[in-house]
Amino acid sequence: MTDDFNGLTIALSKGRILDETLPLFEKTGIRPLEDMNKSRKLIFQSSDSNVRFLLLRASDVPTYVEHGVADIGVSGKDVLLEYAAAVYELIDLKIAKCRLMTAGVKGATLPSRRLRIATKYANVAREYFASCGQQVDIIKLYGSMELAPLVGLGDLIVDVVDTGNTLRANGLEPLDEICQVSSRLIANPISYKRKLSQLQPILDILEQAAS
Ligand code: PRT
Ligand code: MG
Repeated sequence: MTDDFNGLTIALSKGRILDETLPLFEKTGIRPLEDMNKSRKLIFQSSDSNVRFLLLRASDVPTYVEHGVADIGVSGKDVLLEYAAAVYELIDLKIAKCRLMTAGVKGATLPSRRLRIATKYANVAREYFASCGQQVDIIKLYGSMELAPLVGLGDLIVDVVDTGNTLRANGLEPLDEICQVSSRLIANPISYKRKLSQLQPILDILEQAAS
């Protein structure tokens, strides 16, 4: 099916980012016509007939924006670091804040052999340990990283941590902070050029709202 929509397409992801992003867009006067958290739809018309939203998995937002099927999107810095998509990072929205951290079993001593790191952030983890002068083996996972070291899959994990409650509830402890994370407004470079007149007022309001 071809897509003949010519307005602005905005990529968002379900969950905590959506909950904190919608109030920001509300300030620009753009709001989805349906509750994006409740509907099963993936494309949402908005109060502005020239703007629509796509609802994606968090890790897919940069891909949709890179390919230009979404003009702009909101993505966690963790996801941007991991996937290194060719997009412009325009605004730090200062929402969905957390930290990328290493974590391990509470009180455990690490083996002297090469460490095994279980994570969905394979690139971030490899680069981080390399910057510490450590070669590691990465075990790629897609979720529930907290389980891995408990059953001997990996010595450490790399994951995003907010309160640390999930780590503690699983007998793990946060160790080193890799970087601070917040969500960013990203743009497709060609859309940014072509649709700047439509984008600029939205960017101005989001920039204001985030500061
Ligand atoms: O569901 P899917 O696999 O697609 O992705 P996801 O579950 O990671 O998505 P989502 O919506 O939960 O998170 C999307 C983005 O939110 C991440 O990419 C981060 O940029 C940001 N973010 C902010 C977080 C957290 N805070 C956070 N706490 N993402 C995940 N968490 C996890 C954390 O890993 C732990 O398992 O939430 C749990 C609770 O955290 P604690 O430390 O408060 O216990
Ligand atoms: Mg999730």
